[in-house]
Amino acid sequence: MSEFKRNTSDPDTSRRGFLRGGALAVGGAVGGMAAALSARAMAGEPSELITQVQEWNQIPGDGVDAAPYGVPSEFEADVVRRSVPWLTADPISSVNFTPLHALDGIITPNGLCFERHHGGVAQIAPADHRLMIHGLVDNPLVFTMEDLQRFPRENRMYFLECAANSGMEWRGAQLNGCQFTHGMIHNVMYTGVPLKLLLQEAGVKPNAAWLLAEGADASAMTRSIPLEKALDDCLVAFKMNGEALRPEQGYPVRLVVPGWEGNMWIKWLRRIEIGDQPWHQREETSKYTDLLANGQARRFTWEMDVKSVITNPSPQAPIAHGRGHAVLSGLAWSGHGRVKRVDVSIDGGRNWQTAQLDPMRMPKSLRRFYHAFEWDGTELYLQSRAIDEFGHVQPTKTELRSARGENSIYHNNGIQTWQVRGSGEVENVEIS
Ligand SMILES: Nc1nc2c(c(=O)[nH]1)N[C@H]1C(S)=C(S)[C@@H](COP(=O)(O)O)O[C@H]1N2
Ligand SMILES: [Mo]
Repeated sequence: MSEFKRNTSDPDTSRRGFLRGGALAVGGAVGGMAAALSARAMAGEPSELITQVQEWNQIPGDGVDAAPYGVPSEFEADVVRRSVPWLTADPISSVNFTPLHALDGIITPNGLCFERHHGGVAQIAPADHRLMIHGLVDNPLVFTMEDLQRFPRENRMYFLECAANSGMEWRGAQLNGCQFTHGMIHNVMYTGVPLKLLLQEAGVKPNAAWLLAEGADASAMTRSIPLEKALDDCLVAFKMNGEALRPEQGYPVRLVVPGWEGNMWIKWLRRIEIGDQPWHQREETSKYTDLLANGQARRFTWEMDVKSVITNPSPQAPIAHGRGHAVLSGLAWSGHGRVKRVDVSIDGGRNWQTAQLDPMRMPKSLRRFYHAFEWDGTELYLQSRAIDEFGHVQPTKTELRSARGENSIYHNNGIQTWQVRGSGEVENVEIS
């Protein structure tokens, strides 16, 4: 208590000290902000917030242990996963969306990772969970969770994108917010055992070419995966961002299939069967194929193509500060590897500039970009275009439709346009 009192006993002194510090900072690199701040002072904003001692500066707050498992500030109550009620008939087989507009950097906090379940969230005690590997193997094996954790493990950061992300936008701009147009994605650091090690333990037969992964949930979700991918970079993961997987994400164990469509990342993983051909399950025939204009369907479109979206400003995050210096920000990713470049346009794709890419660059992981510009208060049409290390370029929606028709739901990686109005409000639009 006395600590607090001493700091605030002479508000006059502390105020001058604070202003001095502020003036030094403004004299440095942030010239653009200096104008904004002095404009705020001239606009006559009440100065009590800086000249008066506030309640939280005088009364001690909660002690330690008020929240044994910490939760976000009450002022962040809006930063939550959200669903679109008309999108699905029943919450048991439904989806909600990551609030991309409210996040920065590239890590998706565990409580904000979008959820997609086909039979609700299975609640499984780790002691009761088993993973079986069988089929074309020398030694069929059953692992407990303890067994799995006696294998060498690795930490790797990957995005998971549902193939249906942006799927509602095929026939025109529809959902108003990047949470809803692009929020079926999360980016997490996984801890797990390389699937290759478990397959080696079982001894895969020479004629093996495919595996079938199955979930222990009520939907018993199953997908065929080529053995080559399983031996390359798949993980059997039990931790996300350092802590146990959340039940929504497949606790106690899920399959991680880097860069490939989210549907293949089987949650509550209970069985891996080794075979010599794909199984053609529901999720790879009736679903997760793309019907083309000529009536034929593309199948096995596993890799998620290069894509990006501006998260700020966006419909849920309008420009609140008026004209002047502005910074836009967004996310880019590619299921093929690393993002190499992101271009941004503020005039609907007439002129492009290279965005500033954040240094954190892992393959098959989100990459953050920023772009500073001066806003003169006129209408803007914001776009971003990602390019990956293999030269894949994110297409316009027009290019995408001319190649794939308009029957598709999945794999829409077209360039998104946000219209910024003079008021700073933002809307999902398409321009042609
Ligand atoms: N067992 C099981 N695994 C599953 C699913 C499911 O319903 N059951 N849904 C799949 C789909 S369609 C996607 S997009 C991802 C979603 O992962 P998330 O809930 O961690 O976002 O999990 C996949 N794995
Ligand atoms: Mo999905």
